[in-house]
Amino acid sequence: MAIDTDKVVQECFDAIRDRIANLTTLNIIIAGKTGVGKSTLINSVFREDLAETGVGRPVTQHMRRISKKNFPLVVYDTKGFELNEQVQQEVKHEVMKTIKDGFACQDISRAIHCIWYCVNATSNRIEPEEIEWLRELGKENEVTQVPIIVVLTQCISKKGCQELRKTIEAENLNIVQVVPVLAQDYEIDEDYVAKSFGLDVLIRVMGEALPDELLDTLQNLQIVSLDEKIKRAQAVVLASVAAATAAGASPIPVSDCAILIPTQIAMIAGIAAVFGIDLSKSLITSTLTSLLGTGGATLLGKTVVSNLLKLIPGVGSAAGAAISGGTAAALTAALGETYIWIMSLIFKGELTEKDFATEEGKAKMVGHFKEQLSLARS
Ligand SMILES: Nc1nc2c(ncn2[C@@H]2O[C@H](COP(=O)(O)OP(=O)(O)O)[C@@H](O)[C@H]2O)c(=O)[nH]1
Ligand SMILES: [Mg+2]
Repeated sequence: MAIDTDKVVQECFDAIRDRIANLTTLNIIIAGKTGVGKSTLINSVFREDLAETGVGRPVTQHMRRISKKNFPLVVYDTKGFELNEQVQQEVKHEVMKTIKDGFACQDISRAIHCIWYCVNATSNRIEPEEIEWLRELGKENEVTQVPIIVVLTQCISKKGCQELRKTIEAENLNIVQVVPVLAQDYEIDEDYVAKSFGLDVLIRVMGEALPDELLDTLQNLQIVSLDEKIKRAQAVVLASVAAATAAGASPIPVSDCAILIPTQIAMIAGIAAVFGIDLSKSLITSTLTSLLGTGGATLLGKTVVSNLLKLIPGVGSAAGAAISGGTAAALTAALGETYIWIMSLIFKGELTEKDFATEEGKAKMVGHFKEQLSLARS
């Protein structure tokens, strides 16, 4: 079965686009006094400066809905919290109404998925009225159960923040967690800069609080935790490995290995969506042909597969005949791990897409893939 490389690359490219376009939109309400650092937080956590460049439209008296075309995030930004108690009550009312309206839609992409309540930690204290506000919101939210995360912003003193965190936790509020962060480095004086921290924890806590349907979106959007992206991408690989194992339940003749390609395309699309990196056709071409083909017209051709199989411990002798579920799984897992490795390097800025198109880049990629295969258990 000969496979047209260009066709597979196009399918892969389309699958990535589709997967990203079909991500469920994440809806967050962000509340707290003006100047605490809400906009800075949003812009630091997510891959586009939504708070600066997004289109905001007022939806209630004290709330703006900010979104951006082709970007699966909506932020409801509240204002006026610092003014007086009446405004605080109004904000709470508007927050609850937005939550209930979203809930009533029975449509996950329109529900409110999370609330970030931001407290500026520089004074190391929280006002009693803010605790009261959170207590009341927690009560009103008992049925809807939208996760409320208290974010301590501008934590320049880690010690002071930890104390404030304990103070708030001791209030037994109906909240998920108190997370101290410094969203951006803070220059204290010429010699001393407090380093940003805590945003990765915020993403981990979000990942635990959100429903499954939002986890790909969360990882697609966030740019503060590579570990969390990798974890999610590895879950994608595991699902594809299971599918490949099932496909090989009755051994696949080596010449028919291309039946694994749709599973692998779906896997690559899943990984790309999690990383939020728009892959170019040239990168897809160079990875697929380097790893699964000889650069000729076919992918997963008989010779290529036979050569790859020799790398998997204990499989070498079976090459030329048929591959088992375990071997199909090993091939798929190695491909997935290699994609995660490529995406991680691009994410960290250590290598660019262009680097992977060079002979050196391709050799590195193939080296990594072969190493993954040799580590596989068939
Ligand atoms: N260095 C640093 N400055 C921050 C941080 N968070 C907020 N700020 C500053 O505090 C000011 C108010 O922040 P902003 O995000 O506009 O607050 P908002 O009114 O809650 O949206 C801005 O001048 C920010 O630069 C941070 O994590 N690090
Ligand atoms: Mg703001």
